[in-house]
Amino acid sequence: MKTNKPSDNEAKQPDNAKIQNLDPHIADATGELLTTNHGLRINDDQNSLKAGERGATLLEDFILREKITHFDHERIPERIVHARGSGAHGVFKVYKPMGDVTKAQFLNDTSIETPVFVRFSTVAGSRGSTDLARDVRGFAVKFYTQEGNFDLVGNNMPVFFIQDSIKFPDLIHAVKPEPDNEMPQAASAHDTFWDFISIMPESAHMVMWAMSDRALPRSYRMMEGFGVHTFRFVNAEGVSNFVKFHWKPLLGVHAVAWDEAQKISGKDPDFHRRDLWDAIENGDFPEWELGVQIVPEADEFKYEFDLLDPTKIIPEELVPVQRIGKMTLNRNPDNFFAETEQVAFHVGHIVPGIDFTNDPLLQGRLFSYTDTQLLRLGGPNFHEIPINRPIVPVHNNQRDGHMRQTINRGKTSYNPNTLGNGYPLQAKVSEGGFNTYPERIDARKVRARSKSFFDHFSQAKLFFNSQSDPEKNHIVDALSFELGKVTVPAIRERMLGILSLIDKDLAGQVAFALRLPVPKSLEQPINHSVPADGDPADFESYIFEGSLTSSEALSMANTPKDSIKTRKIAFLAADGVDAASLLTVKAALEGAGAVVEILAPRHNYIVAENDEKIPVSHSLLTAASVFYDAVYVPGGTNSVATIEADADAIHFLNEAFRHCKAIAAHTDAVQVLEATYFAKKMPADFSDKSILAEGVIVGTDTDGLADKFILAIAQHRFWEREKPRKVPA
Ligand code: HDD
Repeated sequence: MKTNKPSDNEAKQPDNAKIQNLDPHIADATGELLTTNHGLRINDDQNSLKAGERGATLLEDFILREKITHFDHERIPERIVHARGSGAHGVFKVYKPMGDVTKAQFLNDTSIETPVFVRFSTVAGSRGSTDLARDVRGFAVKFYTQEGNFDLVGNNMPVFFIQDSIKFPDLIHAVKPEPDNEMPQAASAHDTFWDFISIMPESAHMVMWAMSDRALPRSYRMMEGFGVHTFRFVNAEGVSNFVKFHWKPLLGVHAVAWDEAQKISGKDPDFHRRDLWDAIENGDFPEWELGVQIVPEADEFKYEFDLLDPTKIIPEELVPVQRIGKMTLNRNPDNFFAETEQVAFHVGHIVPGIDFTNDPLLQGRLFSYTDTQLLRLGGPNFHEIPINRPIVPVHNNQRDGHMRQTINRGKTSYNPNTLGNGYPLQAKVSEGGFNTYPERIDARKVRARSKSFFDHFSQAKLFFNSQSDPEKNHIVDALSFELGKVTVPAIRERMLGILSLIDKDLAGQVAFALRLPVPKSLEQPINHSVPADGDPADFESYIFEGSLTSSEALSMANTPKDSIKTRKIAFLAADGVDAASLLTVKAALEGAGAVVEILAPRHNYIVAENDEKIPVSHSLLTAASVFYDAVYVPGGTNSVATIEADADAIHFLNEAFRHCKAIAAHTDAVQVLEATYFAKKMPADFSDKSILAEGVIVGTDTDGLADKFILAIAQHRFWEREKPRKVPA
């Protein structure tokens, strides 16, 4: 299949062992003739074979039949969860050998760049749904190591809704569109989801995360990732430590506003996909550090929570996150279907040095992932699909099945054998053979949940208490929105009861928005996770106050805010713009790593005061403020007059203000700001002051306009603006 033509990616996007491993499967038709799937050259691809020019099409037309048959079969079942996703290639490198805790080679050899393929996703929506749904984001990483594939199949939130995998189908049935009318798409704001949540107290902690701004990332490049479960590291001496995995984005963790998310969903449902693609195309390669929290086996019972409970984090104050390596995504896929759609992740893909724990959510996942690929990818040979192949050789006695690609030579496909000289041989541990950690087990077979899992509230409280005021307000708004979409009053009331166990003030504010009475303090939430013969009293949550009241790492307000790299800044300009006031600020922002786009009433270009032709990225028709992180209005008499009179431009600025973004104007363009709604509501005198409201800047280059603007953009958002009033935009 290989045609030895360089792919579009090759020029600027780096090669690695996995890219080379994909190479023989790349097809490129540039300069080639059209053929059937069997290599026959096609002479007429425009007309089917007919009985006469105006006659019926003949069954004999094998070219038509082949083409239509293939087309009819082009779709495969979408993933039941995480159907909507975007992928990228990259590399991972460990900073220092981690041999004291794990023998995994890729975490020890600092000279190795391990190829990775990452797929980010939403959970609830279909494959064609919007990127900006309020949802958890999948963060799945396939490491193609020298010891086989290791998949870290995580999310952008460190906990989960349920404690036992047997509840997963229920959770997903509840959140997916309702079965009678298949509504709503990619949204949890409906009866069945909140019905389920309101009687599953174990979900309280995860619900706080899902209602926070973490569910509305600004970019996949600006999200944390988490392995969620406690895993095991095992070193060469066989000593095991518990480990939690983290991904820390170097660009910081940032979110958009809910109003903005909804608007983006209409204007560009591919917003996150485009953002990731464009960043990689521009050479702005996204980076994350891999972090680990290590807990010695001896400390298994040291904490107030159970390490095996996936609804709990290990607060970073208790066990710091050590940053042990860096992942860089540096190459876009060549083909979405072949790579991003067909990639098959599995939490069960591990390498020597990494092992599982008995987390009951993880245990069920160990079954689910291979099973789902059998249906989705059509049979047991999905590991042979190029993107899923390891970069090391595969030898075993598995044979045949649908779409088998490998041509296994020889007579033996069994072990032990003598006819094939015993090959393939089992690998000794010293040769990299995997041996399971010999955890001691002495137990009865029971269907039960450990009592140590019954604290459902302490970490929900910890999360809420750790948020900044604007973040808390956003959680109140999110719950008011979601429960406002619920049509059954009893569900809303039950949820208020749950919220009252997390924070009285939170429950009170949501109750106010729903115009319901503030719930009385619940003794016990209703819990339907009780077996038929179980006594509900045995399943009571203990309403626990954890000893830690707040944790800095849980608030996005504490994320690094020192860079404007890759941020998108809109310049609103028209004919007659003062080229200097546009180009100097543009150069300063680009110098700091931002991406500047010039928007004008009409497409293509504008003519500056000095007759210079300046290219335009978008007209105001195809752009929108929600696609940008900040906006600037340069000077120039005619340009300023045109922008001031343009309703779309004024709407753009009002909306940017509403979404708390940095706004700047050249002193000569101050009348544009004066035409906005927010200026009318602000007492400041625009012509005198250089900083009017937080993040609204007016000035000239001589008084440091560009520098002040850069500092403001790095702040990401001025959420405090939401407090006094919302701008109607
Ligand atoms: Fe899952 C996909 C993450 C619990 C069953 N899961 C899937 C993906 C991610 C996660 C990121 C998309 C992978 C991709 O991009 O292809 N899942 C999680 C996390 C969980 C979790 C972080 C909890 C900590 N999942 C979970 C449970 C089950 C599943 C408890 C079932 C018992 N997940 C699946 C699945 C999917 C999947 C049905 C759908 C498509 C796929 O696997 O390949 O097997």
